[in-house]
Amino acid sequence: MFTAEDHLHMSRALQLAALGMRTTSPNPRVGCVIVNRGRIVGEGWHVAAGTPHAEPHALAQAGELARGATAYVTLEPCSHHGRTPPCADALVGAGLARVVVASTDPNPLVAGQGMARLRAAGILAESGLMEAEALALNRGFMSRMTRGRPWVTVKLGMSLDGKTALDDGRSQWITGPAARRDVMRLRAESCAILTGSGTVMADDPQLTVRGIDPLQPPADCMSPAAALMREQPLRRPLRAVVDSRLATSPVRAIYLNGGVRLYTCVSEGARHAPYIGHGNLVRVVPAPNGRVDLSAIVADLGLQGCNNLLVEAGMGLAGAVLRAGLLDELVCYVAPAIIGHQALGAFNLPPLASLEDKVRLAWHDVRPVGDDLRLTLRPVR
Ligand code: AOF
Ligand code: ZN
Repeated sequence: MFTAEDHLHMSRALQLAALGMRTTSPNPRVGCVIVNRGRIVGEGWHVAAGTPHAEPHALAQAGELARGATAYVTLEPCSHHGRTPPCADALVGAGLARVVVASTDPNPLVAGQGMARLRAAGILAESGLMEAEALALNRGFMSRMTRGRPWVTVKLGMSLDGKTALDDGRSQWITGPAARRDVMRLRAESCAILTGSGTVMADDPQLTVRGIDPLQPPADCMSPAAALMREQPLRRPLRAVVDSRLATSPVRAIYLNGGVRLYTCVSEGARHAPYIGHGNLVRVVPAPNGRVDLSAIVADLGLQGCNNLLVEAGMGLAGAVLRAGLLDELVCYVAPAIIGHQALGAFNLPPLASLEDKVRLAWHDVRPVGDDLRLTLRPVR
């Protein structure tokens, strides 16, 4: 039911959507292409929450040429009055003849109503073209909408022998500069970065995004989204620390930098005082069986609008994420170096009774990054 030409235009719309990779959060990444008699007459993508959606940008560029044309949109056009008016109405008003959508929008405010509204107005509205690509682009948004929690990526830097830190916990730097730059990109694509008390004490990290700019639109792009994009500041991911017993020093760099969400099981307010200030917040989470409830933390981050959570931590927190069944993807940078058996491994797990009990993952992507290898894996569920 979809032609080769349909695929071509939807790929372009997906490419435009991906320009929002570092800026749209908590909103999804969405692209739109309007085609009149085989010619692209309008392009748009969503740049940042609170600014126009993809469709109005493309419609503005197309003007009268939108009448009778086909719109390719990577996400079902919205039907609700949010920070902006419904895109489905804008497409109807502009007189589109056909609308092709990649994936429907699970947001309960939309959820099929966008498609229904287009059809009710007599527009030929179809969905499912390049759906897998569209879902992959918005895996975080889809996760938050359908599971109420972000997509959880655990990042590790390790030696060839699987060691992530010296026995005193220091882990800077096992991998090379190219891998570290790649981690900055991962951070820029994330809504929040979570670390643990061990890493805060051993490495004193800032977990900020440095040396990375928002993506830039192609120079020849005439969409009004391009002008908006060129003046977009870099979005700073939320930083969060799990410190169940408040064991970290409140004068570590991450707290002094400010804006941290500190999750703890300690409920006495007086003990929170040293951490508050610099815009930091303390959140008390339950500790069933004496262990901090990570599901409650990711659910809370979901409520904050977090689509993509990046966990950069040592074996304690990384092991806990794995045990809680929260891992969606593991990104592992492997350095061609050997550290030796006394160093620390990647995941703190209880001893296995048998190799049958090992945690199984599947390779998703493998590629060199500078002198290191980047391995991307997903759990086998
Ligand atoms: C679209 N096109 O480009 C985007 C959509 O607060 P608002 O008004 O920006 O609405 C955000 C919601 O709108 C978001 O949760 C998602 O369901 C939809 N995003 N929809 O038709 C777009 N970004
Ligand atoms: Zn919209």
